Amino acid sequence: MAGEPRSDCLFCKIVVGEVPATIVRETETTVAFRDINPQAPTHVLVIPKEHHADAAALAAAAPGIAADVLREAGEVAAQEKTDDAGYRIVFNTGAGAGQTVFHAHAHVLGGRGLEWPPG
Ligand code: DGP
Repeated sequence: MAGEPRSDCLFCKIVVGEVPATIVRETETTVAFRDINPQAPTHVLVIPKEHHADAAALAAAAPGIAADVLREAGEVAAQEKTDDAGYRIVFNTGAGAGQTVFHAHAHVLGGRGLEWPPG
């Protein structure tokens, strides 16, 4: 069912503490933790605690939680002091766009110059 934890999902395991992560923020509905393979000085993932496969599925099933994820992405940027210089929020959606973990997550990237268009 939409939102239910999945026993085969890495990020569901991070939510319950079964897989360790460096958590930088947590709310009732979200967790933010450092990416294991950082692509910028700040590279934090913000995820909903509920399981949804990607950002579009999350927004369709639980729009309030999708808003929580976005708000938390901004809070991460402020906490990391990258909000003044600018930062990027990325939702890779689908394998062709580089999504490798099919539990919705926002990448918050900052602390260096970010080119446009992304690769
Ligand atoms: P994506 O490729 O958009 O699905 O992003 C998945 C990200 O998850 C990728 O940047 C690496 C990160 N990641 C994968 N496994 C782990 C893990 O075990 N711990 C943490 N902290 N991050 C992980």
